[in-house]
Amino acid sequence: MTGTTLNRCHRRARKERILLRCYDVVNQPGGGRLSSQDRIMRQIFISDLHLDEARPDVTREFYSFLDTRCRDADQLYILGDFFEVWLGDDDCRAFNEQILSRLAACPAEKYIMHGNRDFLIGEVFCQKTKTTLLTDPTTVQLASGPALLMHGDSLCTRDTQYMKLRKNLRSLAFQEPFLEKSLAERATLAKQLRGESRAHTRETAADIMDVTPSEVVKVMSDTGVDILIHGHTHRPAVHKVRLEDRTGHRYVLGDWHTSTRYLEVTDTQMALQVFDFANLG
Ligand SMILES: [Mn+2]
Repeated sequence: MTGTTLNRCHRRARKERILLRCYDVVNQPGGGRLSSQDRIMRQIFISDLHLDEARPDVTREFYSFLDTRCRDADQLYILGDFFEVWLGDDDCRAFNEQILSRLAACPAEKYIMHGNRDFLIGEVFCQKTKTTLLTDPTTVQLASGPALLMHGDSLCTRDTQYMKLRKNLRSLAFQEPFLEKSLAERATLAKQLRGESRAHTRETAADIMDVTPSEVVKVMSDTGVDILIHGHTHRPAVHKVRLEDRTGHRYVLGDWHTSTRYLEVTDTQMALQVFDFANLG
């Protein structure tokens, strides 16, 4: 069995375990609702923290989030761009290691998906943080039904230049030689790519940088879900999506530039939350 096939099998097995676990919780006697004696399941979804040594305030807010709002969560899903840049699991600088150990200490079941900034997060990261890597997309079970999770960049199909770059960056042909390079060389290349990405963002119309509505309908129809949760666009909102025979909802997670933003899902509610960063001077 090749490494890739093996990884795929592992990923599938892991995905099935996640689904089973969620079904176990949701499929209680009483029509798929937990009885009032049972503790309500709490799932938290975040993305686009862009953790960066240059923004200690964001890291501080993330630690505070883990200690407070996330403290009694059953599951924490990080849907990409957790880091501003991830050069590889061998980048063990103190900044990274501290984040990894704080995440590891979070008692919730933890899941992470690659974003366009941190797609080199790998097995070592997952072992150190006791986190499961999710493929993009992945379907999970919420109390209200199945939800499709994505980072969101693959929905921006009108940005053909980016889609081409994405295909290249996600290929082994790029990643294997990249990970062979020294950390200093990787850092230089990543900085160059980010510079090019910023120039591209400036020059590209806002609607092209957003998700393609027909692509949203396609992924939701293909997977038969009523709920799509993604980040990437930094445009937090809940959108109604008209599907062929029903109305779905698209939850867009926000970035952590100036506020703590997350989606909280319990048995009884599903809400985007926002709290301005504490002004700690
Ligand atoms: Mn992104």
